[in-house]
Amino acid sequence: MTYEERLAWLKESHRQLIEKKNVPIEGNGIYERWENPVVTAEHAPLAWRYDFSPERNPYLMERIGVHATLNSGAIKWNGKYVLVVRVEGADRKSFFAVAESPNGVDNFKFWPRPITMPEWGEPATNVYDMRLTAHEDGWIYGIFCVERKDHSAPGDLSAATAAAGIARTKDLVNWERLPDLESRSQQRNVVLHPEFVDGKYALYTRPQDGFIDTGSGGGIGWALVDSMEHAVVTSEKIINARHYHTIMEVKNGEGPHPIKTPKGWLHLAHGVRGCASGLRYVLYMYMTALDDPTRVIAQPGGFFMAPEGGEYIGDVMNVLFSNGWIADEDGKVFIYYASSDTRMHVATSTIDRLVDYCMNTPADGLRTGLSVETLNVLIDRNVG
Ligand code: BGC
Ligand code: BMA
Repeated sequence: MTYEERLAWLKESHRQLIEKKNVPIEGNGIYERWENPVVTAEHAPLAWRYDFSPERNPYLMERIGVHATLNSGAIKWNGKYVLVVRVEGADRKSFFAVAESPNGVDNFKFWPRPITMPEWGEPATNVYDMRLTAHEDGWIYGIFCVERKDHSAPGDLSAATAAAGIARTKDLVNWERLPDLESRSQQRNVVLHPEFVDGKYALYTRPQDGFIDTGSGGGIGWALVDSMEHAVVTSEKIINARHYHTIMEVKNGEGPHPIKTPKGWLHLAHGVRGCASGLRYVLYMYMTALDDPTRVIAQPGGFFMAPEGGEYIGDVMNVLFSNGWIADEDGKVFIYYASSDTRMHVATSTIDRLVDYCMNTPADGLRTGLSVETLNVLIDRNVG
């Protein structure tokens, strides 16, 4: 191909990918997965990847590789479905970039530039997994993981620390960086609750002993802080614990902030177990009381969504992860999830169906005998 032919081909393929119509797939009745991934590395603008000067780039080669688009925060913004995508380059560094769609299921297009996130403290080696919260104080907050080298372990090249970075914005373009969350332990998966509780900001936390190891940090925590401009966790209580031989034996973490429904707060989270092939990440749900968001009132047993088909394959296999969903006024819910740390997908449902799922799916009895008992109750009803 000549330079001109190649340029036309690049632009046309990119346009076709972005405009590709998506369709829902009938499934288990709880949600519908949509056929095509909604944001992939190939969705990244060509202007981020190619130098379009025939002098500087006579072969029209890719100069900057985009490797994956994953774990995205989500928000309805000026009538558009907006994702703050974790974009990962070929260099393994991730950054945030906004992609928006008119309908939430296809035609996701990146804004012209990635987010330039101001630094706080020691410049981060990496940032990822932003949770967006339009708080009742009027700001949109983004809380994300900030990874830095662990200088206390000079001999270990992989030693790192994880902290919760905090920033806020009114337009998703200009971000004011606030100090990282101050906490006794390392933190990943920190999420801001959208309402004040007892006049304070409320955070879902995930205390952990080390960078990877959650150790004695028993699950999803809850902490009230006086200010987001200097957020300090003084006490933390575990509201959703891990258990032996469940989908969250090794780790769990809050997904996006919970959705308020007439029956309680609807939560989406991830659970992790270890197996011979590594860590397996699945999504699960639970609900907490409206008058006390720390009190669990329903928790269906097992996973809500786990990898299927091609979702198993990617940079980090066997992973579904979600840190973004959007609830529309009419009760429709768009669940944005990444598969295997590689691409973004959407599944849709409604508040009513998700509440029904939480309230009427049997809980995990934590041993096989109870699983069979629960199964027999259903069979008796059906078969008599
Ligand atoms: C990766 C994350 C991962 C974390 C813990 C980080 O370096 O970027 O995707 O969740 O390590 O394994
Ligand atoms: C982490 C998460 C995600 C990632 C997952 C699997 O702990 O915070 O960034 O999707 O591991 O690699």
